[in-house]
This record gives sequence, C-alpha cells and structure tokens, in this order.
Amino acid sequence: MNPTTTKVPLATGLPPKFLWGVATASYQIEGAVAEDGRTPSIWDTFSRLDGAVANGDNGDVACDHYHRMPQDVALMKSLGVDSYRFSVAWPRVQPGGRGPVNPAGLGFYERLVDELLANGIAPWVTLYHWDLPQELEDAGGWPNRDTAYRFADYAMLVFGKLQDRVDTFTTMNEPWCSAWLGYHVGVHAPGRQEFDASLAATHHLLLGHGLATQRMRAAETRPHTYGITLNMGTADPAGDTEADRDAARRADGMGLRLYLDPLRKGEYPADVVADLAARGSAMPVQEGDLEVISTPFDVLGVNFYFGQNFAGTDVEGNRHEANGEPVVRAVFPDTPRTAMDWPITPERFTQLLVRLHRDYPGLPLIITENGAAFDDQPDETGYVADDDRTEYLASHIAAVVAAREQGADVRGYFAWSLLDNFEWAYGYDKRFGIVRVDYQSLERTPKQSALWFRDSIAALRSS
Ligand code: LGS
Repeated sequence: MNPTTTKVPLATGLPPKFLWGVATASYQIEGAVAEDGRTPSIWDTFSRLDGAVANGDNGDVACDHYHRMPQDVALMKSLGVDSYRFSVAWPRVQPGGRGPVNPAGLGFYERLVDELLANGIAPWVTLYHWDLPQELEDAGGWPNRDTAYRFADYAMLVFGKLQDRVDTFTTMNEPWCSAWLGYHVGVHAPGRQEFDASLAATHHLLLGHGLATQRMRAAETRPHTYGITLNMGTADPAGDTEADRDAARRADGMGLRLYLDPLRKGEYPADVVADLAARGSAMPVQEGDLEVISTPFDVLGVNFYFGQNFAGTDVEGNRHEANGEPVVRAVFPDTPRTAMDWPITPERFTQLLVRLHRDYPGLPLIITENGAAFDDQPDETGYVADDDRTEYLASHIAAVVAAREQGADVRGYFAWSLLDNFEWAYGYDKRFGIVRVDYQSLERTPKQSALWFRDSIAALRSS
C-alpha cells in the first residue's frame, strides 16, 4: 500500500495499549439480503418506500461484504487495527425474529470471527444495529414490549455460539436513533411518526439491553465485557437566555439523559418525566423494569459526530410551536461543515467525554464511532487524497487525548467507517469510509485517511 502523503501530523498522546479499531454495521455493508435463509428487516421494507431513501437506494448489494469478507478482514489487517466492530443481522440468525437459530446465517458470523482471530483482530460484536426482523415490526415493533424479550432470546442465540471466541458483546447501537428517528421523526425504518410509540420504543430498547445483559452474564462460561453504544452530542444554549437554556436542557434530556440515567442511575430524569407528563405522555415502565435496565455493564460505547446549540425560540421569536409544544431549535455552531452539512466540533467532543466522566463516573468509555463524510474525488486509480477526512480524524483523536488529560477514562477509538457504505436515508451518496468502495466494480481502495490511521497506530504502538 502507498505511504501516506498527507501533511496532517500523525496522532500522538495515546498509550501503546489504547484500542484501535474500525467499525461497520450489517445492513450497511453485507448485501446478500435473501441468502442462506435471511428474511427481510425493517430496512429492506423501508428502503422500498417511495422517497424514503435518496435515489431509491437499498442494501440489496451494498458492499457485498457477505461474499468478500476474507478480503475485508485482510484490509483491516493491513491497517494494523486491534479490533473490528461489526453488527450481527438478527434476520440472518433468527429469521422472522422468533424460534430456532438459522445455522447458515449464524455461520457467517462464526466464519467472520474465526477469520478475524486468525488475523489477530479482536471481534467487537454489536447485537442490534437497526435491522429488526420485519415480522416483529408487523407485531408492533419496538413499541411492543414483547420485542424486548424477543431481543434477549436472539442475543442468547448469538452469545451461545460465539461466547467462546468473542470477548465483547454490546447490545444496542444508538437506541435514540431507533426510537426517535424510526418511530417519531420517521426518517429511519420503520418510518412511523408517533410520539408516544417512540417513548415506548426507547423503554423497550433499554429493557432489551438489560434483559440480554443479564442473561448473557448468567450463561457465560468465561468473563466477557458487556456494553451498549449511545449516540451522543452536546447541547449548549444558543444564547444566554432562559429560553435557550431551557431548550438545551430539553434536548440533552431527550437525547442523552433519557438513556444514561436509567442505565446508570436506575431512574428516568425527573425533569424529562415532568415535561412528558405536561404533554400527557409517559414512559411505559412496569414494576422491576428499572432494575433490569440498570443492570451493571462494563463499557459505554460513545458515537460522536458533532455538537449542537439549542434555541428556545423560533426565528420569529416565538417560544411555542403551533401545536403548543415548546420550541427546541437546533442551531449549528458556526464552524466548517462536512458533506452531511454537520458542523465540525472537536472541542465539543472533549467537552462530552469530560462530562460523561463527571456525571456518570466509573464507566470506561470506548469511542465506538467517529468519522465524517466528505465529497471524495478519486484519481484514476481510485485513490482519494482526503485531507478533510484525515484532518477530521486527527482533530477528534486529539480531542480524545485532551479529554483523557482531564480525567476521562477513554480506552479506545473505532473509526466510522472501514468502508464507504449504505448511509441509511442518504443511500450511497454520502461516503464515510476510510476505504473507498467503487459501487460498480465493488473494488476497495484505501484512502489517504486509512493510511494516516495505519501509520498513526503503528507510531503510537511503538512509542
Ligand atoms: O452510518 C451511521 C453513522 C453516520 O453518522 C451509523 O450507522 C450510525 O450508527 C450513526 O448514527 N452514524 C451517524 N450519526 C450521526 C448522527 C446525526 C443525527 C442527526 C439526526 C438529525 C435528525
């Protein structure tokens, strides 16, 4: 592979034992949606709805990782990463979401794990990264309490087969996205727009996490690391007004504390519960649920992309929406943006990590996703000199170093993503990979950012 040509200095300031990895998710890369007994997930269904996904794209082929897995593991090895974070597709392992295991589907993940281990790469399993079996959505989806129990059963099928070889099992990826974007905003599968259903989905995703964690720990034949990954940003007041401070509080409450408080403190945040009550809504908590949800776990996965400010007034100065709800309006910090039009805010990353350390102490943190989409310009060989992405990674890794200096217990960093892939509602237009995928030939070409990442890891390890 080429040497890196970027002028961005290599990462420094992290210990030789820091965990370096790359991350992906099943539906975004695998393709092979109808092979070896896999049944449709909510994303297969949603991506076929008119206008749901840019260009009408879907995950039918994606990066064809299902057929190119050994080559992709070789790519990871060439980058020198310690670990690979991938997700298991529920409808492959347990088609339809109930009943017995499908050995052919689970077999893919066994082969993947074996290939990783043979190459010295530690598998980091995510059990749920958004591909709910369609049959479970037909039965009500995450707003239906039964789905939490179905999830724990499915988790045990995976755990039973892989626990001998896999050290780390994380339950959910970004339950906020599943619940809020999937059941309230409707921009993610299943595309529903029902506020109360999204609250129920949140509760049942957390319950599923707790049930699965308890059952896996009870069945383990050797010690494992258990965790959950949350999407997190920062929510600062846009201005020094009471309205903006209240908007920031509400955004932080619904986006972060609604998840971390029950997980770590065994209760939903009182201010959020009061806000919900004011609109006639409530979390559907049954007796004993919060004990299950606050089951101890070992590592918190942090996905960070950007920080935001919030205003409590609309552009005309009104404090309430037409429906009477208080205005909570995101205002992006005035910084350069990525191709997603998201602001680039590494200092907010430090702020978040230090805050997690302060407000939720005693929990090791791993960055399970961080990365950026830019409009890549490949040369005739497919190589992308992505200074912008390289700079994004460098500044965010530096932000981790700064957070550690302030006490945050951050132990690893996974770049999102190994490959360009199916970026959900944005389809294939938005490229987050450190490796380019040519969607015609399906050829992979490491970008400059991948080479910078490789060289940084190597330099840190020998420092
Ligand atoms: O590819 C996804 C990445 C890209 O940006 C990955 O599958 C997810 O786990 C993760 O959500 N990812 C991501 N997140 C940025 C979150 C921005 C949310 C903005 C919502 C606006 C309505």
